[in-house]
Amino acid sequence: MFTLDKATKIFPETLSAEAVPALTARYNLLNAEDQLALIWYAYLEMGQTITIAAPGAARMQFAEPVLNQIKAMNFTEQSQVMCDLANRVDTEIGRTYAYWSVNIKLGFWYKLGEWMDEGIVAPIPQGYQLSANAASVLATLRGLEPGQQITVLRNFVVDMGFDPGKGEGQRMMEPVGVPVAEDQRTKVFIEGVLNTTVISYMELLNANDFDNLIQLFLPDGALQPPFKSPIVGSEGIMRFFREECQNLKLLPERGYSEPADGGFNQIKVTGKVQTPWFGAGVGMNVAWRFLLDPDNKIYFVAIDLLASPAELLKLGQ
Ligand code: ECH
Ligand code: GLY
Ligand code: GLY
Ligand code: GLY
Repeated sequence: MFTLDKATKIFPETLSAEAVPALTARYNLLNAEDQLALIWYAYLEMGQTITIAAPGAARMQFAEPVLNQIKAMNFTEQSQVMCDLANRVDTEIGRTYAYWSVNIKLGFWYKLGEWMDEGIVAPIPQGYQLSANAASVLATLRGLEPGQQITVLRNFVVDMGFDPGKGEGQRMMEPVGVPVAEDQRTKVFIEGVLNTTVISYMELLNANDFDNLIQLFLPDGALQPPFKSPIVGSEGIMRFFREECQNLKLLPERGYSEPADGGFNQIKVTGKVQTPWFGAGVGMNVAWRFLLDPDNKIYFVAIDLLASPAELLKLGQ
């Protein structure tokens, strides 16, 4: 029978973008000044080709008190706050930050980036010289495809601040919107896959209909986001949906289904995903690896960020 550990290993030939964790590990060895300057340069360069969407007000209100606090500081103090966040120092702001959902963290830095641009927040010093290691990390980042670049940036932002609970526990998050109305929903077609659970999964996630989406899972089912450990159980998965999965656009293209042990079915689907932060400007190449029980409920699904577009065509053996 399947254990979670065995489930995570279905479709072992799937190549995920290992460049992302590899680069993150190198980035983590840099000092905070280098880290911030590197992100700044990367962000400016990426801004030449992709456009980031302004975060909505519902999201920004949570970051506002801290943003106002930072605005009132002088440049030296502002630089210190940013370095402390990067260094994960135990400060009041560091603890508040760690408690925010991913999207609030991203919105916070979005605003600071604007303010750095406008001279309201301390800029990266003119002529700042990256260390050789930092320059090499930036060069590697430049060579990645856009979907991998934004994943790296997102990881940098997520990992800042001081979290005594190490990622456990409830986050402060923006309200969850209402699901898309039935008649506004889009149908998906996946070449090679007729399975109703898989089709519904895509359509319900695209509609932000998390209450019905969670019904597709077994109560002890698991979902593994890219480069993460599996989230096990309906409660945790539901929290993740509400916190991090609003307004995603899943564009599955093709797939392959085969029987697995114990009457289970394993289905691999490849395609693109768009985040509301970049819309159609960035299509991330992903695979979904589903393991369904004999009642067609999801026991396990992994989402992998693929190493290259060539992986989109690698399905069965
Ligand atoms: C400045 C300099 C100082 C330091 C910093 C700065 C600001 C940086 C900023 C960065 C903003 C980055 C952003 C990145 C957004 C990335 C979003 C990604 C989303 C990926 C989503 C995926 C979803 C997959 C899923 C699927 C499922 O089926 C189940 C759910 C789920 C410059 C000031 C820091 C502002 C906005 C990568 C792949 C498909 C697993 C979610
Ligand atoms: N506009 C900056 C970026 O796309 O990352
Ligand atoms: N952080 C989830 C998203 O990109 O929308
Ligand atoms: N502006 C990006 C988002 O709302 O997620």
